[in-house]
Amino acid sequence: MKNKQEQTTPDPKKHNSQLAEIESHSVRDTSDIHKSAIKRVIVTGVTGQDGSHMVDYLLKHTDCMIYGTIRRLSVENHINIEHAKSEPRFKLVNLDLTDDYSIRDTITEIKPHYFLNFAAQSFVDGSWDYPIQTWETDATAVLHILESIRKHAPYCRFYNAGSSEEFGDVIKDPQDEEHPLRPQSPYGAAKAAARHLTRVYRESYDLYAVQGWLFNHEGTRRGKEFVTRKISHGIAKIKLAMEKNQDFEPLQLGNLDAKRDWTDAEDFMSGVWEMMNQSSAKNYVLASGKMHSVRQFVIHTLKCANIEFIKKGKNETEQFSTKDGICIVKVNSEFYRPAEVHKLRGDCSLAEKELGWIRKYDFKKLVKRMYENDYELLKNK
Ligand code: F7E
Repeated sequence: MKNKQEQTTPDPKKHNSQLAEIESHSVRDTSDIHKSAIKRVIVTGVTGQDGSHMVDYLLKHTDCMIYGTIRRLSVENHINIEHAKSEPRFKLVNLDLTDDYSIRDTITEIKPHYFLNFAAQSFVDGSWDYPIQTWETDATAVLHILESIRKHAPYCRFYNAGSSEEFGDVIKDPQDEEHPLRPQSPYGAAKAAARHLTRVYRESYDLYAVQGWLFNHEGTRRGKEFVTRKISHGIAKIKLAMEKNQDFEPLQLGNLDAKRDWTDAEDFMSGVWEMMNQSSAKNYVLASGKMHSVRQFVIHTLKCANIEFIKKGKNETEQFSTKDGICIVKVNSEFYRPAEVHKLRGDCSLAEKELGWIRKYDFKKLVKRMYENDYELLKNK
C-alpha cells in the first residue's frame, strides 16, 4: 500500500456508515472491511505517553479507526486515554507483545493499514535490572510484528519507536541519520537491534517499515521515573510544602551533568505520522537541536516555582538549598547508571526539509508546562 494517507476533514455521515460497516462484521471476516475507505491503525502502548498522544493526534487529524492495544494488568492504568475511550473511532484491544500468537492474531483479525509500535520497556536505567525483559519487548517483539506483517498484512505500514539512545557514546555533535549506532545500555542495544531488523525486512520484503530516531521527548504524561517529570513533580511538591510551612524531603537526583535534547512529546506526533505517509520509507531524526543539562532543567524548574536557591558543592556533594540552608535538591550517587550517555543533541534538518516538520514548544515552554501541570495536580489532590 503506497498511496499517501489523505488528511482531509472526515465527512461525519459517510464516516458513521463506514464505522457501522466495520462494527457489523465479525473480526475474522475482514474481506469487505478491507475495501473500506477508512484506514485501520494499530497503536501499541496507548496507556503510555507517546501512544496516548498518537491516539489524540489521529483522532484530530485523520478519520482512521484506531485500535489501541493494552496489556492485561491487575491494576488498570488508563489515565492517559480515559478521555478517548468514549470516541467511536477508538477501540481498546488486548495485546501482549511478548506473546507472538497475540501479535499474529491481532494483525490477522484487524488487518491494519498502519501498525505504530510505541510499546516498550522504555526506562533506560531499568534495562540493566531487566535486560532480558527489555530485549524481549524492545527487540524480539519487533521481529514478531515484522514477521506477522510480512505473512499476513504486507500492505501494512510499520513504525517502530527508535531512540537517540541507539547513538549512545556519540562521536559527533549533533547526531543525524548517518551517525553510527554505539549504544551504552541494554535498552539502547535492543533498540539498535530492532532498527537493523526493521531495515532488513524493509529491504528483503519491500515492506514500508521505518524506525524514527526520537530524541528525549517529555511532557505532562511522562512517567515519574524519568528525570524531567521527577524534577517537575518533586519541585512542585516542595513548593506546596513551602507554601504551607511544612517540612519536606529534598529531591534526590543522579548525574546532573548529563545533557539531553529535550522536546515536547506532543510535537513529535506529526513528525511520526508524516514519516508513515511518504512515497517511500525512510528513517528520520526528530529532535530540537538544542541541548540542556539535567542541572539546567532543575534550575529552570526552580525559577518557574519562584524558589530562590543557593547552589553549592560539586559532583556527589552538589546541592541546591534555600537561603536559610534547607536542602531542596541533592545528588545521590545511587541514581548514577552503570554506563552513562553523557550528551545527545539531534540534527533534525532532514525531517524539517522533507517532512515539513515543525515544533510548537521550546525548552522553557516545556519546563513551565510540566511544572505548572504538576503543581495544579498536587494542589487539587
Ligand atoms: O534520563 C540523568 C540520567 O531516565 C535522562 C527514554 O524516553 O529518552 C529517555 O531515556 C538523563 C540520564 O531518560 C536522574 O542519568 C540524573 O543521563 O529521563 P531519563 P533517558 O535515559 O535519556 C530516550 C531517548 C529513550 O528512548 C528512553 O526510552 O538524566 N539523571 N538523575 C536521571 N535520570 C533519572 N531517570 N532519574 C534521576 O534521578
